[in-house]
Amino acid sequence: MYSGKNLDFKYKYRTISVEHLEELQEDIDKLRREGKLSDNEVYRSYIDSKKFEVPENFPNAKSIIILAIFTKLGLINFHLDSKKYEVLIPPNYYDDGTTYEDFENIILEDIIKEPGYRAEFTNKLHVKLLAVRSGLGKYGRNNICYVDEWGSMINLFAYFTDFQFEEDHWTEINMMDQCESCNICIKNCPTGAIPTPSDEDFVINAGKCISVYNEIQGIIPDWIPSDAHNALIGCMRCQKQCVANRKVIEFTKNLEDIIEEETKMILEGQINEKLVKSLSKKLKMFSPSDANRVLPVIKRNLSLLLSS
Ligand code: B12
Ligand code: SF4
Ligand code: SF4
Repeated sequence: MYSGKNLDFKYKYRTISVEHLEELQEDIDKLRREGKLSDNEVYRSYIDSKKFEVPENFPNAKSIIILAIFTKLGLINFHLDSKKYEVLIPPNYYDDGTTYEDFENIILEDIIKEPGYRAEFTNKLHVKLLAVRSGLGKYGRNNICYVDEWGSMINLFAYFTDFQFEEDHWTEINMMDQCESCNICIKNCPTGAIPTPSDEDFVINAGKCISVYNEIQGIIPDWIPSDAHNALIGCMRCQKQCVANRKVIEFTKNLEDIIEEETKMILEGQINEKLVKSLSKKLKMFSPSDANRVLPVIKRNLSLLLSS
């Protein structure tokens, strides 16, 4: 049994043999050849750096382990002008306390269970595709991966290992049954990024997805409607009303309130050491050394949210 310190999280996993790496790469290459991947530069910089191949420093890797970690929707109150504004922080943007070390220990002690094997985290793979191809999850129409019980309230991680699992869970690419007669995410997406069932495409237009712009510094394009902003970072519109999230969306993680003085300082860009320390602790979104990169993003997004 895993004996690490942090046991306060739930995980599910599946494994795939490295023998499937070529097929996985072909899944992506086919979409690229067919012109189904947006040419948005930021999106391309994320996906073009990924490749399904055995890492150079781990040539004897035999399997990939895909972990889904249940992560609650974050909620935080910003106080301003004697009012309280409740703001969403989607599961993938705040630190839920889990570490790569925890995951590695889980893999070695709970999943592999035999001594002498390696487990190496990788960020070079398209993890939703891995999760779906391993049967761990299914795609929703919004192109997000859903896992039974937890819906899309998950973070996904992939590890290479030199352990050969007996079972291979290779599966067809599946969409959730609930999506067959549903278009809630399509209707709720404020920018029309999700194709309709009648479209031939299934892949979202990532160049239209709010997250591609509001996760990083820069100007938010003015074709994004001002009332589209709905989270401190990223976007929850295609997940919040999703029927597959109906139960799980109620489980929330309440982060510590941002007091009026701090909200004003963020909005006015008056950043000092004390504020950085306090915000990094409360928001759980960055370490103090990352504040110069993250606080301008929070300032811009919060201004948009409060003015919409
Ligand atoms: C690039 C990226 C983005 C881009 C592009 C998103 C996208 N849909 O590709 C942007 C910045 C827009 C983004 C936004 C978000 N992201 Co993001 N993102 C990534 C990243 C780095 C790579 C994703 C990728 O490979 N995209 C390439 C496309 C081609 O892959 P795909 O979506 O799996 O495409 C498949 C489908 O189209 C399917 N398909 C094709 N045809 C058909 C037909 C049918 C019928 C079916 C069923 C399927 C199907 O097959 C394709 C592959 O072959 C991953 C991390 C990682 N290492 O993988 C995180 C990741 C996918 N993101 C994540 C999250 C949480 C988000 C947001 C929800 C964040 C937010 N709240 O704002 C949004 C969701 C937007 C959305 N609707 O997809 C999580 C997803 C967790 C989950 N539950 O799925 C990940 C896995 C990060 C993590 N480690 O947890 N993201
Ligand atoms: S809102 Fe409906 S169509 Fe969209 S992912 Fe959820 S169940 Fe599927
Ligand atoms: S994350 Fe927001 S903008 Fe992106 S597809 Fe979903 S609803 Fe649309």
